[in-house]
Amino acid sequence: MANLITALLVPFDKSGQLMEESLRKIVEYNISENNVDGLYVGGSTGENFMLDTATKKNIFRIVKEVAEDRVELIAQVGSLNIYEAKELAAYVVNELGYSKISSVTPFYYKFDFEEIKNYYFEIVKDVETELIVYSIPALTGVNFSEDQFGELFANPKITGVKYTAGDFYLMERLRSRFPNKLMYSGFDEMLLPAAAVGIDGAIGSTFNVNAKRARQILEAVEQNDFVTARKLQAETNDLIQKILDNGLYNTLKLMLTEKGVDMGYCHLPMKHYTDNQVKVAQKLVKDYM
Ligand code: HMN
Repeated sequence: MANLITALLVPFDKSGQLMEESLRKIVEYNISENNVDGLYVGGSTGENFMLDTATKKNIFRIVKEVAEDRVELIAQVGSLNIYEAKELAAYVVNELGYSKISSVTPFYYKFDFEEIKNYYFEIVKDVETELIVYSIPALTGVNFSEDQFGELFANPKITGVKYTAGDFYLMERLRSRFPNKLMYSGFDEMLLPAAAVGIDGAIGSTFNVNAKRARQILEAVEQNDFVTARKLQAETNDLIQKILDNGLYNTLKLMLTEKGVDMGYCHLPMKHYTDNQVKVAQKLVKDYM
């Protein structure tokens, strides 16, 4: 069955400093309460692109210290600064023993495909690891064709994609054409259709609070029980819709704080939460967790 991998939230205090003890707790919570199979560390959900290199390293180190080898750890090392990406890749693989790295497509500048391909090949060149391409066109503006994925996958160190998009035609084409590459779905609200296409895993922010239902969706699809899977996805999407309406990362953090894992604040320039967001999050915990 497909693996369930939490995109890890990272707690910050009001001044944007990492809350180390809370980070330890949220890692443990995902492993022993949510029973997930892995953690995706340093992704969008980890508010990673607003952090300096030392903080990124500190997060990777603490997560590994707590998780040890109990679950799979994937480190998102991608950065507009390719030298930082390479430094982080070497650090997590050689010093911490992460089993895989992942890298977002380079964003902001309109890089052409050759530049993007060079970026990926350069990141894996000096490190013995597997890399999962993090494709999220809605945030980066970078869309790959089937053939372009093929060019990336021609590098044996590039072993899969985290596919955060709603184009299930392309997803199916990739699944059929590259059966030996790993396919991870990225949108939790589309877990059922992704699982129907055939995925090796799902990586999601909402698994921090909704891992049980997500696991049940995967199990129902595995058993070809689409009636149950649809019901669970509908319930999940009622929850996700309310989370998105109330502010994604603030609400996820507030829900966990309500459950006893103090997740602090989002990192500026993301907004700090309001009293009303707290009330909504408390109700979501009561209704869905
Ligand atoms: C990450 O990089 O942290 C995750 O892989 C991102 C993950 O795909 C999430 N995407 C974003 O937050 C942009 C989803 O879990 C998403 O939050 C969820 O489906 C709600 O839209």
